[in-house]
Amino acid sequence: MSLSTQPVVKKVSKVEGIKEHSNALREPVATEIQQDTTHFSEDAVQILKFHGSYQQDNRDNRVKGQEKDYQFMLRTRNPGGFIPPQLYLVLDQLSEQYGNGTLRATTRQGFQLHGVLKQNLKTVIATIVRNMGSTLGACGDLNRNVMAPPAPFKHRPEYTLAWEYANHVADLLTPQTGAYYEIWLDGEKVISAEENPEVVAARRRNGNGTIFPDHEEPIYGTHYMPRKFKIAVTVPGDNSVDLFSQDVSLVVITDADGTLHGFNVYAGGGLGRTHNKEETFARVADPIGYVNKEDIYDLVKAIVATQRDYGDRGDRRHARMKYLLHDWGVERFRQQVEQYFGKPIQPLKPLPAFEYKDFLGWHEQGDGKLFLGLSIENGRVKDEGTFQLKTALREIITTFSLPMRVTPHQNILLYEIDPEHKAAIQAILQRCGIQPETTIDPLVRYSMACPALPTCGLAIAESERALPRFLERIRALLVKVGLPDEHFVVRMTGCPNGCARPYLAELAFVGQAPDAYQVWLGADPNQTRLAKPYAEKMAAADLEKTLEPLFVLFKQKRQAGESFGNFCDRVGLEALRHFAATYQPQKSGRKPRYRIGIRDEVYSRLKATALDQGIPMSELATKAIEAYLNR
Ligand code: SRM
Ligand code: SF4
Repeated sequence: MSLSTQPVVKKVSKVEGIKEHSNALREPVATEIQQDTTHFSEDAVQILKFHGSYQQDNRDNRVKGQEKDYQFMLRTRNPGGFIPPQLYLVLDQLSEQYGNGTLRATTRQGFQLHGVLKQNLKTVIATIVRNMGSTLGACGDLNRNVMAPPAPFKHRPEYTLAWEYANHVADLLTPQTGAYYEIWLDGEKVISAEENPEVVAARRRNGNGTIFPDHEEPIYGTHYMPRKFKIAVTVPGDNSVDLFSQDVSLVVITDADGTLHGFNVYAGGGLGRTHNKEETFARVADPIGYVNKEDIYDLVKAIVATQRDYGDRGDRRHARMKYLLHDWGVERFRQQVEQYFGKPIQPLKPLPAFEYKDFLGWHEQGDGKLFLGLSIENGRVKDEGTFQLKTALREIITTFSLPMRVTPHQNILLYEIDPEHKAAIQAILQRCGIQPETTIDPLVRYSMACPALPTCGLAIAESERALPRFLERIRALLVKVGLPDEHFVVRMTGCPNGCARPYLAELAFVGQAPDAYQVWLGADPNQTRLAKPYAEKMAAADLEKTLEPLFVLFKQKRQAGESFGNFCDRVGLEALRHFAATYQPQKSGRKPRYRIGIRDEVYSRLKATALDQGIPMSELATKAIEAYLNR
């Protein structure tokens, strides 16, 4: 196929005009932040995203005919999930003073603060920046937070290299506009670290039209990217970053003594879809090839330029780079990248299979110190009843001044821990009711849910608030069918956008209507293959009815050691549907049990108290109801 020399010019979407007239991300935010209002105009909302904030409203508080309960979500940009102790303590304090009292570890290794009012936005952003953080470019049509495996293995140079290059690539693609510092810090430029000179030179180097020389934004130009753009850097064999879901993934290639040679490059992953629009789909990244280490920045710029210049700016639903790869094919994509790159991309280096790793629990970090991975259910850092995670982290980080890495699975790793401090840290965790990873149900440990309601404006169904109950019901069902110790990767989202990467889970629930979900099956436990849609619309109440036949067939027909996702993929969804259609539910053989609904906050207190007292929730609920009825 021959390459077109010029991108096709067609009608562009409204957001392109907003970017064009923003004066490099300044307006209308700079004007509207001065106004005494509760919210921004629609145009300002689009530009605000580039500064790391989304305008939201608390959807639980919506009342017909009244103004929405406007509030803002702020997202940090911290490559490889790095959060220095000073920044964590400031985020914790800001969430108490200006947010909803919680922090949320995200699926791209950042933190989100919810519930900030417009009048406090400037204070909150300025405070983050003055304490070694940033929100610039955490959202918007540009390069998002660059991911890297969170494990701080000091004796494995490839891990250190992945961190280093995640930082450099993030710096290379950081917006250069002065807008951020002008608006939020009144022009004061806060520099937390010196930029690598190679990165600075690479940003200025105009290889074959990759930059706009003399522009305030040399790489992005006036219109930035057609859509969000996502990069991860990882090491051979480590898929903790879900590398197949990224626009670009780089894998560090070293020799046996850990000297860096170059990078394998993958491109064209992405998960966002829209229901009933077949032209939108989840896609796994394709292998593109290998480049030497000295060429990596030019290669990244060449890929960015390809998407920047040829990505679809007319239809935002078709604007991610995955559609360019799909429409062109890998060969043509590679040719276009090579044109900007100025030389051929080499064949991929052989790699071991990728595995999913969560690094929870205590580990040696390879230099005499320890690191500790803590599971955070759906990333929500909070205090609730006897479960005091927020308090525990504040106390540990204040006392021991530990850096943190947010993991791509909404957990955190604390590191640089002196072995002498292990017992004291354990004691704080125990006092605050934090369970060790070995006692967490692995269904919970390996699961993720997106925030959805009440903050996400795009949510169709509950997610973060619904998944804990779903997992308890799945565990009960597994016990019923005789698979009491089974576990697999479960992910849930409140809409098809894919924020908790559901299409790479063995079992996923994707919000389809209030209280109803699509069911996806068949990705593998290491997230290297996409799941497929099994059921279009499952009412939440039908969870057991839907899953029981699948678990029964899995028990009957699985091969030795086969995981649930691999089993579903092997037998195929048609066979699963066929079996389910004729399946007669098993009698549990136990006394009948009844289900009743209770409010979320009551449920949370019930759960915390049951945990505290070490008795099942059903027993506690029965006792409490009996006591009330017998009054
Ligand atoms: Fe996401 C939009 C939350 C990772 C695909 N995402 C949103 C918004 C901002 C809703 C909106 O546009 O109004 C959500 C805010 C909810 C809230 O109340 O906080 C939101 N996305 C999240 C987070 C917080 C989910 C989480 O559980 O942690 C993640 C923040 C990551 C970060 O720190 O940067 C998050 N979003 C993802 C991922 C996973 C990833 O990046 O690894 C995806 C799928 C991968 C991909 O991009 O293909 C993802 N989010 C989307 C999409 C669909 C994009 C598309 O290509 O169609 C949207 C909607 C959009 O952009 O139009 C979206
Ligand atoms: Fe919101 Fe949908 Fe993303 Fe969930 S998947 S956070 S509902 S956009």
